[in-house]
Amino acid sequence: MRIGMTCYPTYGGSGVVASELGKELARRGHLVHFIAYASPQRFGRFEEGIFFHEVEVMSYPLFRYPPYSLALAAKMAEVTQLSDLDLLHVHYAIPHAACAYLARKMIEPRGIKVVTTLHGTDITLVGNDPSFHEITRFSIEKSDGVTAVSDYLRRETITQFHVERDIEVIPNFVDTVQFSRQARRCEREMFASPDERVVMHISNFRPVKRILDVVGMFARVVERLPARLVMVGDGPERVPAERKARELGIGDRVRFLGMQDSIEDLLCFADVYVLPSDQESFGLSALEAMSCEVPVIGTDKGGLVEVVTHGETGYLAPVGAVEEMAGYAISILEDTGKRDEMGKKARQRAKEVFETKLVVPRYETYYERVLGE
Ligand code: GMT
Repeated sequence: MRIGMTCYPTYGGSGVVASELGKELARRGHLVHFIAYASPQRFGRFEEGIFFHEVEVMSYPLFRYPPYSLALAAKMAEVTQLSDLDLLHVHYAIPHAACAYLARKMIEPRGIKVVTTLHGTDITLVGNDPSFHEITRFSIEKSDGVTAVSDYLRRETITQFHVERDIEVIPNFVDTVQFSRQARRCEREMFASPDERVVMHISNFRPVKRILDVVGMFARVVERLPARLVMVGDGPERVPAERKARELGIGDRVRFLGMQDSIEDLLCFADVYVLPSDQESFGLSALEAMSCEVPVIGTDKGGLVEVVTHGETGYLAPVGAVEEMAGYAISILEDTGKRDEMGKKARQRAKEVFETKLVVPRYETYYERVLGE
């Protein structure tokens, strides 16, 4: 197949999913044309079967808000025709699904099939804003195929947008060879001494991630045992989190690394991964941690319950239950046997349910179905 792929290239799990999906589809013999304003993260070096088309937006004094969506729709239409695409697969509904609809209309009667993958905040936060609600609902209804990364997100979409169409659940996936304890560079000694445990968190530090809870939880952990907290990523909550760590007197135990590329080189030495989000439609970083044999402590809301098995591959607690999460973390960190056993079960679950080679064919089958309709 010849597939056009659009995503937010720079931040967030949806861009990671799109680029990993594109790369795997190319390895399976398809031609994948990325259409975005920048080369997607984790895109890596040139690979056979992958093409990149940059969307450029002209600046002009009249444009207080440069019309990126129109430039993207025009580029989608252009690439569809020039590269004779079979379908456009857009990640994150806003504005990508609406742009794809417009591109399809621009090239009538040829048209193009459009598959939209919903990732989470496009439904639960942005799409729920009154200014975006109707256009999100419209774009979902007008897509030829719609997938969601968890059953939770599928249900939320139906409830919040009253859509009547089918939504296929295809979970996120992980390359368990790349994400393993045997990473190429695993320099634990740079972060902790042998007697210290390592707690880790990775995100874009948005309010929804509740990273102050990570710091609060860790403060309780260090009251009980020697440990370090490694915070990976950046965003608006970073400064408040750094301040909180200092106020709690644990500033010297917490390392803020900022944005990092090779996440697997960090996860490979974590003892516990913490994701206390207000809501996660899936929690891709938790899955990547599981693949590296790291037990996950997360919230029992949203899609994380479909990823983490409570009591087996980690623990889930109510949103904001910092004390409870700290208790779970201590129970894992104090007992290396338990940590290892949970870590092994976490990796086993990642391999059996979420391995790239198992999940990507489900997208291929879905594409074929949409193209056949
Ligand atoms: O988490 C974010 O803020 C970024 C967002 C995105 O669109 O990149 O992540 C969402 O998509 C990921 C990939 O499908 C999911 O793993 C995340 O759970 C989801 N985030 C939320 O639902 C908050």
